[in-house]
Parts: sequence; C-alpha cells; structure tokens
Amino acid sequence: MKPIPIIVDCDPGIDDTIALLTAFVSPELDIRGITPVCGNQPLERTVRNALQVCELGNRTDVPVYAGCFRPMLREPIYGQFHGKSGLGNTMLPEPKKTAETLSAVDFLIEALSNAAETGEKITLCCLGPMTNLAVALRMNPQIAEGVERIVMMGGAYREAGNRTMTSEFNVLADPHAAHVVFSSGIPIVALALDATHQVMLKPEHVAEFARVSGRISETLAELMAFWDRNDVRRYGSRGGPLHDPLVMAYILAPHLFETQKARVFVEYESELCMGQTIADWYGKSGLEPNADIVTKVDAEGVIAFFLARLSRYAEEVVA
Ligand SMILES: [Ca+2]
Repeated sequence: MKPIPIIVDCDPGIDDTIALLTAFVSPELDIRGITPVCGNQPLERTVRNALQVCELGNRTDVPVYAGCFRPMLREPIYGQFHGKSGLGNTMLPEPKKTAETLSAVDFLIEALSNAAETGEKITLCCLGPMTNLAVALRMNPQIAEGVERIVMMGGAYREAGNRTMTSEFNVLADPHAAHVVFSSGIPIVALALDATHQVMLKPEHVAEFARVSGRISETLAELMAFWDRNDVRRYGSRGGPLHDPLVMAYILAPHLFETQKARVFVEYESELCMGQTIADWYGKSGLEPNADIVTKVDAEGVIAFFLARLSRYAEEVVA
C-alpha cells in the first residue's frame, strides 16, 4: 500500500513529541513536512523543539517549516504543562539542521495546491492551535481541495475545558483560526478532551515504555514522567492524558476509536466561554455535520499500539 501523505502541524510540546516519534517509525505514513506554530511555547522554541525531535528520531530528512509567530487575533497564551523549554526538563540533541526558508503557510499553500492538482490529497495532522492552516486557507481557499482530511487534537464537547472552564488549550489559543478551519468544508476528525481523557498515560505505562523503546528510552521516560498531572481528583488516576499522539493512533489504528457526527461551532467572542467548542449532535442548527467527533477510545488498545510502535526504536528500524 502507498504510504499516506501527511503534514504535521504542531507546537512541540511533550505530547507532540510522542506523536512525532510515533510517526517517524510508521512506514504507512509519508511525512511531507512539519509546521511548528506559536502555541505551547513561542515560535522560536517550537521550531527548535521540532528540529531537536527530528534529530532524536533520526529523521532529519523531514523538512521543518516555521509557522505563524502569533495567533490570528488574540495575544499568545502558551502552555502550562510542558516546562520551560516545552519539553519538560529533558535535554534533547542539538539540531544540526535549520528550518527551511519557506514559511509554513507558503509550504501548506504549495503542497496542498499541488495535491489538489494531482489528486494525491494530503492528510493534515493538527496537534496545536490551527493558525498556520487558517492563514493559508484565508490566503488561498482553493487549497481545501488538496486536503484528504484533517485529524486534529483540540476542543472539549461533553467534557469540561482544561485551560478554562469551557475551553481546551489548542482551540482557546487561537479560536478564530479554529473557526476558519471548522467553516472550511474540509472533512475533520476531532480528538477532543472527550477522547484524550480516556487514555491516561500512567506511571506503570511509563516504566513499560522505558523498557521497550531502546535508544530513546531514557529521553522518552523523562518526557513521559514530566507529563504526570498527579491529579487523581480530576482524572481518576495518576498520569497525564495522551492528547496529541491519539491523532497518529487514529490514522494508523482507527478500529480503536468510535466517532459521532456533529456540526461544530467555535465561540470566539464571549469573554466567559472564549474558545469553547459546541457540538450540534441532534441537528438543532439545521446545518450538516462538519466533523466526526471521537466519543470512545479503547484505551488499553491504544497504549498497546504505542508500545508496539515505539519499541521499533529498539530495533533501530527507521521508516
Ligand atoms: Ca500540541
């Protein structure tokens, strides 16, 4: 089977890093580029982190294109759970290469325009605020034709928010961008907190990952240990929700997920509910669904999936 062409739009980020490390050893995926954006950290940092993760994963062949410096309209808010550098306290190898000269927005326009022409459409993996894609869509709406689908981590539907009472970080960080993307007509699979809170990366899992992941085991264990929210009251157990990596699991092992169609709206005006994602499950709006929202995840299956993938670093198999 021909590998699935993907672009990873992200803001690394500990969980972005686990997602990238998984994609790097998945020959089913053809990674056309990584497009870091201002999100968990300022752009300079997310770009540097992306380059470092490529170095760690031995995938310096994957081009990195620097994205937007700021959200479309809001002030940047940055993440709270990724430590000072965005990668906890973990020291990653110095990047030997630099980002491409082409910007992420120009790269998205170029790659997706080509894809629209050739018919070889690209899957977009969105692991951060969706500023890059929204700006690209505003500059050239036709690029929507080059997108196979968007598989995104973001939003909170039946679940409460994580950054505010109502809102999840990626959408809150740039709600205007999320609104543009959800209004684009592109098919969207949404992995919101409703899904990611079902998959807790617990301390016993971390030990298991450290045991199987060969040459990256020390780094991975350190990153994962930093991810422990230690908030049993909120999550029902120790550990941290495995947000961004679920995007890769969804693409590679969709049988582990259940979805429900809905029309999604993004609140970008209210002060109280800024960044809230609202799902019209029952056709109240009279509008067609624009997203498949993941409602149920086989958590054990997903953890086993990631263990199997990341153990490839022990075999030194690189895609
Ligand atoms: Ca992220």
